[in-house]
Amino acid sequence: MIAGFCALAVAEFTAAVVRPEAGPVAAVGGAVIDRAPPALKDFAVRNFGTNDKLVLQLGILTLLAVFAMAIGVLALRHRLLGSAGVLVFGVVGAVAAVGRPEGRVSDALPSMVGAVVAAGVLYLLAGRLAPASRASPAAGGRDGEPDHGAFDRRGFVIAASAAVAASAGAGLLGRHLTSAVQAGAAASREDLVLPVPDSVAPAVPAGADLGIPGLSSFVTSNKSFYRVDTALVVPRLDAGEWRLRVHGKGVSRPLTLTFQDLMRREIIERDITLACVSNEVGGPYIGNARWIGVRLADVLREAGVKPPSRGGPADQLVARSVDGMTIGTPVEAVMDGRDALLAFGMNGEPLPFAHGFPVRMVVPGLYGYVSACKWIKDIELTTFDDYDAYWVKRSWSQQAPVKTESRIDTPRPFASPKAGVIPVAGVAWAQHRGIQRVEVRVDGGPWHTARLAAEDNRDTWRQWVWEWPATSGDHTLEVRATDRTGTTQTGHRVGTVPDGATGWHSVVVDVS
Ligand SMILES: Nc1nc2c(c(=O)[nH]1)N[C@H]1C(S)=C(S)[C@@H](COP(=O)(O)O)O[C@H]1N2
Ligand SMILES: [Mo]
Repeated sequence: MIAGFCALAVAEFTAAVVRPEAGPVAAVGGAVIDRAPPALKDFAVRNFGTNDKLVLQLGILTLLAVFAMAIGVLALRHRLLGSAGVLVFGVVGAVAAVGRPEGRVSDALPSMVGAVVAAGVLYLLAGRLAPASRASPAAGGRDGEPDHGAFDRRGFVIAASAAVAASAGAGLLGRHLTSAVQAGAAASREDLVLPVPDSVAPAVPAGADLGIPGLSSFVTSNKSFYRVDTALVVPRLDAGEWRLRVHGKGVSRPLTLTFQDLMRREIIERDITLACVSNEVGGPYIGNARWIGVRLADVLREAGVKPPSRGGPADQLVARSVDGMTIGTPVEAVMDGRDALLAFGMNGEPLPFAHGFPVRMVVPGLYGYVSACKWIKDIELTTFDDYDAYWVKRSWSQQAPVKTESRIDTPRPFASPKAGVIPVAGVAWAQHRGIQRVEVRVDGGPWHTARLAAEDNRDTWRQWVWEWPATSGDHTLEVRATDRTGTTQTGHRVGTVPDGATGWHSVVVDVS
């Protein structure tokens, strides 16, 4: 266990010098995420929510501890074999790191350096633990029995303490180094003054937020905005060093844009509700923010891109992030006049690091995994026939417009309100189509039309409320929405894979 601790500490220290993402736990965790079957990913999201990454890392640490003990037992019999076992783990970490989508050969260093140091530490410590009987037969037990207590206890304790102290020191130093390296990124975010948009978002209508207790607020604060991504280490980029390349099929003028280039363009501000395809019916992975950025269509036009409807050869735009995520979006959707953004502002501040600083995509009407690339660095024009993006390779659909959905926020499931008039309230969304009607029913009875909050725009969700004359007893509430194309949310229940869950959200309450 001590040698294992040394391995991790030294590896994290080395990763601080190489790059944080190359640390063994992040690398192995990332590799597991890349290879996890959709059912496992779904299970993790359902049971651990946004803590799924923490659970994964704790799982890796637990497994490491078990293997460390097994290797320790081996080392007591065969010192060299034990050390070799440690090296095998180093190789696993190194292969995982180099094999990540944006992995480089140097990413092998943290795991290898950690393993080499730990192999040496284990060899030394195991030596101290060798029964003294073997070192000097004279010290054996009285009846020729080896005396297991007679190892070099003092020498072991000294060596072990020294190893732990040195590793802890290296680990702490690594932390410091990482934050020093990332200070530039943090400063570039703090120093960023958001420009005044050339086209501001209209004020949110007064009646868009019904202000009902328990109902999600119309604007989701950055702090409470859901986060879904595969990054175990949040990329921290320096806006000054950021570049965006635009290239590929039908790009007659390839571009490389800096952050300053973006700021000099026409800047727009829009309210857009972002939703995750992994959101179960009634789930929390949806939020609404005010974004500031440039029109992605403007950038594409400048690069000479034409949408397929005007004869362009590319129907898919593949956005690539610094951490190797790839996200494929229909070129037609981005260029059809909707406010698809390269966004750098979120609710009045620069994008938080976890939400993609310095620049991410946001496209109204499409689930995040086919539109909302965070930490974006590259846009390649291609076709859906030629390329499958990250989640498409993992059995999700190539194309995924947001489905018309609604959610009951209050009363909460299994609440026990008093009989009388109870406000049943929630949100409904059908981004880029808009919400026309929301209905609620009790115990499978007739549908009642809910009162809709004022509409901000058709790219945002909409609050609703229905005053329920509740009688005592157990009741089931259900909700369904109808979008502005006249399509009513289906009651047919399907899961999130491959292109988003459907069904009516229902809540059971016990009215007293
Ligand atoms: N680089 C990167 N961008 C990404 C992802 C990711 O894993 N990596 N996840 C996508 C998914 S599935 C969703 S739903 C949205 C979530 O954005 P948020 O975390 O800002 O809410 O980001 C998208 N952009
Ligand atoms: Mo998502």
